[in-house]
Amino acid sequence: MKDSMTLPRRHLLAGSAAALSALGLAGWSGRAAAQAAAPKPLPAYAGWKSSDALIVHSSSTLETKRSAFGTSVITPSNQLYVRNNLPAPDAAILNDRDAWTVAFEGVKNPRSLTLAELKTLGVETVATVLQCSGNGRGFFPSKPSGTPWAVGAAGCVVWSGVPLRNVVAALGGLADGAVYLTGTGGEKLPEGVDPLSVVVERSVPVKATEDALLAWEMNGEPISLAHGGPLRLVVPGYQGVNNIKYVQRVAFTSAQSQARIMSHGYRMSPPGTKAAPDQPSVWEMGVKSWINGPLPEKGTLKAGLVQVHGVAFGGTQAVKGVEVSVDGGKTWQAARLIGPDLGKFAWRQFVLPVQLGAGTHVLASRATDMAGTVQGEQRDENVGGYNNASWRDHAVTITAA
Ligand SMILES: Nc1nc2c(c(=O)[nH]1)N[C@H]1C(S)=C(S)[C@@H](COP(=O)(O)O)O[C@H]1N2
Ligand SMILES: [Mo]
Repeated sequence: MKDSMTLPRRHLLAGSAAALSALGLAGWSGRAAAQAAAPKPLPAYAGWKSSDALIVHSSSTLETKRSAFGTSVITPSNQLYVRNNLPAPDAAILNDRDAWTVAFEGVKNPRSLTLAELKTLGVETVATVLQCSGNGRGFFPSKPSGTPWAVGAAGCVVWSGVPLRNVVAALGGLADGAVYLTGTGGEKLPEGVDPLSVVVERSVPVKATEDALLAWEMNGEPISLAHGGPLRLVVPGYQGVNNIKYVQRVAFTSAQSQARIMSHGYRMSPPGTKAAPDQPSVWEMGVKSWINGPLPEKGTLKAGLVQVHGVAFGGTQAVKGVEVSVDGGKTWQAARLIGPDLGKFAWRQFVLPVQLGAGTHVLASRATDMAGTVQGEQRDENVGGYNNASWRDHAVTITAA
C-alpha cells in the first residue's frame, strides 16, 4: 500500500477529518490510520449491494464478511461476493435479455441460440455453493499474490435455467471427440492485446455437462450484471472460475482452452514451480467447512451456553456430518445439521450448543462428505494459494468472560 502520510491534505475527506477530530484523533498519525481503515466504496456495477456486509478489496473483488453469513442457508444476493477478472460488461447487455445469443459448438448441429429460444428447452433449479478457488488464500503463510480472501469468497445461491444436457440433445447430441466442456465469457476484450491472454474461457471435463445449467435467474431474480446476467454457465460442484458469467459460447472440445486463464491460471503449482498446463486445474471443490459464529470480531463472549454455527459443503458430494472442536482440535463432537437440505451442491448449516467457561477457546469445524473424505487439517501448499480447506487455518479464537 502507498504511504498515505505523503498525501496532501486536500485528499482527505472533510467528513472523515471532522469525525476524527471529534474522536480526538486529529493529526497526521490519526489521519493515516483513518485512511487505512476507510472502507473503499462499492463499484458502480455492484452499488446495489450491502456495503455493511462486504469487504471491498478492489473494484473487482468484494468479499462477504464472515460475520455477515446467516444461518438460513441462502446467501442474499446483496451480500454475495464478486470476482471479476475483466471489467464487467456494459449494463446495456441487460436491456434485452431474451436477445442474448450463445454459440454452441462441438454438437452434431452447431448453431447459435437466443436466450428466448433456450427458455423453450426446459427449466430446472439447483442450489450451489459458488466459491472462488482463492477463498482462504489469506491464511497461506506464503502470502501468494492475489486477493487475500478469508472465508467470504463463497456463498450458497439458487439458480434457475435450462439444463445444458437438454440443449445438447436439442442440437443432435455431442459431436465425436468431446472431452471438455468449454465456456467463454462475453466481456469486451481490451484492444491491442492477445485475446487469449485476457479472455475468460474455461474447460471442465465433459462429464460436468450432466449437472450444468445455463442459468438466467439467481435467488429468484434475473441474474444481475455483477453475477453474470443475462446468462451464466453454472457448473455445480466446481470452483467459481468455471462458472462463466455472460456466457456467449459453449463448446465441446477435444482439447482444453488455450486461454491463459486455463493454461496457466488456476493451476495447482507445487511450491517453487511456475504455473504450467500439466499441473492440476481447479475443477471440483473439496470438502470444507468453517465456523461463522461466535467470532472474535463481535468482542468478548458471555461465558455459558453458546451456539457454535457455520457452513459445510462437499463440492460434488453431499455432506455426511460435521464435527466441532472447542479445544483447538484435540477433541471433537458431532454437530447437528440444521435447516433445509437443498441438495448435494448446496451447503449445510451446522450448530453445536456448548458450555464455554471464562477464558480463551479455539473453535474449529471439520466436515466429512458422503464418500467418507474428511476435511484435512493442513492446506494443500501451492503457489497460487488455491483450494484452502484446512480446518486449522479456518479455526477461530474467542474469549469468554
Ligand atoms: N465471464 C466471466 N466469468 C467469470 C469470471 C469473470 O471474470 N468473467 N470470474 C470467475 C471467478 S474467478 C469467480 S470466483 C466467479 C465469481 O462469481 P461472482 O462474481 O458471481 O461471485 O466467477 C467466475 N466467472
Ligand atoms: Mo475465482
